[in-house]
This record gives sequence, structure tokens and C-alpha cells, in this order.
Amino acid sequence: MIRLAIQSKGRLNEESLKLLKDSGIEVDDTRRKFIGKASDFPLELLYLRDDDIPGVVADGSADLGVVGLNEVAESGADVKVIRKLGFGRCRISLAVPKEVDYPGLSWFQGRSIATSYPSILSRFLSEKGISAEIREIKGSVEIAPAAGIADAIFDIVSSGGTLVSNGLREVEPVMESEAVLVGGNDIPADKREVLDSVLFRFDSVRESRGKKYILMNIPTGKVGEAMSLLPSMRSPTVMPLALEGWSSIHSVVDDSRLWRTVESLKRIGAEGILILNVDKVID
Ligand code: PRT
Ligand code: ZN
Repeated sequence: MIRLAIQSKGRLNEESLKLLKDSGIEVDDTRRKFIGKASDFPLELLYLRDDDIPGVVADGSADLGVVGLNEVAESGADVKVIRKLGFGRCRISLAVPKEVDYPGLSWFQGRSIATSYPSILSRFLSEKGISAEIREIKGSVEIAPAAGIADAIFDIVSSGGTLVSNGLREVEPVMESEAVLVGGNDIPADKREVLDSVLFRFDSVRESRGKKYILMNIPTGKVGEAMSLLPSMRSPTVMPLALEGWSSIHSVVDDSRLWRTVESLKRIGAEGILILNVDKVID
């Protein structure tokens, strides 16, 4: 039995549960409980506040955790990042009132900065040789300058909308973050097999995200050209159609290049193009 800590509510909760579900690990999700058990997999879920996750993994109360890299860095807990999970992407940045004529980091010298991430900030400032006063506040950091609590802020930014609506401007992105899977430094041998299975499933789900399965009919004389447009995992599958002179091609394409690829294929005579979601990819 392996124990995984995830956020009980908040931004990473839903995606963490979805990752488990897509990995075939179904958990009774009545979030009121502190612990949930997977029905068909030797895994127990611990629902916690994100701030507590690195610590419980470091002390062995949980074997694994899903948490933002920013929380791992802030906690200083002795855990290992096993995988980046590709969701909950954001950055932590310094932001100043928009009317400031910002000359560079020296602006922060002797000023005050409000943040919920004092450790990351103080490390950054000392690396850069800036001495500033760090004012730790737990929530609504973005209102600190307007409220006269601090000259600037150091906070999570995703779309940037919160900064704009509070009259602030991002001036120094300090750290990129996303949800990560963390583990203790030595996973006991008897849990190794379950951990490997969790990683194998997570990797297959991750690999399938952002990919589409595409199939089409094409004049056989155009197959070579179509294949050059379709770099597949190994090579596209080509099959003859019952109709003389026509073939069918199947392949997997990254979402990011899907429309460009489809347009090029249509130009060379592809017909009956079908695009399907990819559920899992096992290499
Ligand atoms: O209750 P608990 O302690 O568990 O949760 P929490 O309130 O501390 O954290 P939560 O749920 O807000 O965020 C959990 C994690 O999600 C963070 O630690 C980050 O790793 C990640 N994440 C990703 C974000 C954002 N994107 C994000 N945009 N966390 C917070 N925000 C905030 C940001 O601070 C801003 O105030 O959302 C606001 C909107 O951002 P914009 O730039 O899109 O306007
Ligand atoms: Zn938190």
C-alpha cells in the first residue's frame, strides 16, 4: 500500500484526481474525509492543504505527494521531485505599481515587498545582493501596495489578470512552477513496485495529452508526400482501400500542429479525415 497526499481543495485538487482517474486509480471522492482508498489499486489518498504536503512526504507520513513546485521550494522540505505533471502552471514574480518607472532590480533596494513566499524571495534577493524588507502575508497579497502595506509584491502569476486589475505590473519573473509528484528520498523496497506502476500509468496519461489520432483516405500516389507531413511515433500505418488507387493512413499528431497538418493533407488530396482523442500512449 502506497500513500499519496493531494490538495484537499483548491486549484490542484481536480487535476490531481483526474490524473488518478485517467490512470485507472478510482478513489471514493468525498473530500470530507481525510483519507480515501482506491478501489482497485493499493493506494491510499491523504487530502491536505498544499502547504502541508512537502512536510508529510519528507517525514514519511505519505510516500508521495502532488503539489506545486513553488510550495516545495518554499517549504525547503527534503523531498525529491519525481515527475513534472504538466498542470497548475504558473510563475512567481515581483510586481510593482504600474506607474513606477522601473529601472531594474536595484529599485527594490530598501523597499518593502509583500508575499506568501518569504523563503523563495529572500533566497532570490540575497543571490542578487538586494536588501529589502519582506512582509509575509497569507492571502490577497495583490492588494498590499494599494493598502499601503508594502511597496511591491512577490506572488503567483498565471494570466496576469489579477495584477492588472490591481494596478500592478510584473517586472521580474523569478521562478516557473507546475504541479509535481514528490517522494521521500528512499522509498522502501516493498513499495517500489507500486510506485513503478503509478509512474508507468502517470507517464502514459501524460504522453497521451495533447495528442490526436488522425486517419484519412488518400490517392495511393500521394502516400509518400502525406507521410512526410505526418511524423508519427514510429511510422504512420498505411493500408490499401478496397477502391483501386486509394489508401488509408493512420497516425498520431501533436495538438499544436494538428490544424496545419490537416490543411496540408487536404491540399494534397486527403479525404474523409477523422480526428480522434488519444486515451493512453504506452511506449
Ligand atoms: O487551501 P490550500 O492551502 O491547499 O490552497 P492555497 O490557497 O494555498 O493554493 P491554491 O489552491 O490557490 O493554489 C494551489 C497551487 O496552484 C499553487 O501553489 C500554484 O502552484 C498553483 N497555481 C497555478 C496557482 C495559480 N496557477 C494562480 N493563478 N496558484 C494561485 N494562483 C492565484 C494567483 O496568486 C492570483 O492571485 O490566482 C490568482 C489569479 O491569477 P492570474 O494571474 O491568472 O490573474
Ligand atoms: Zn496553501
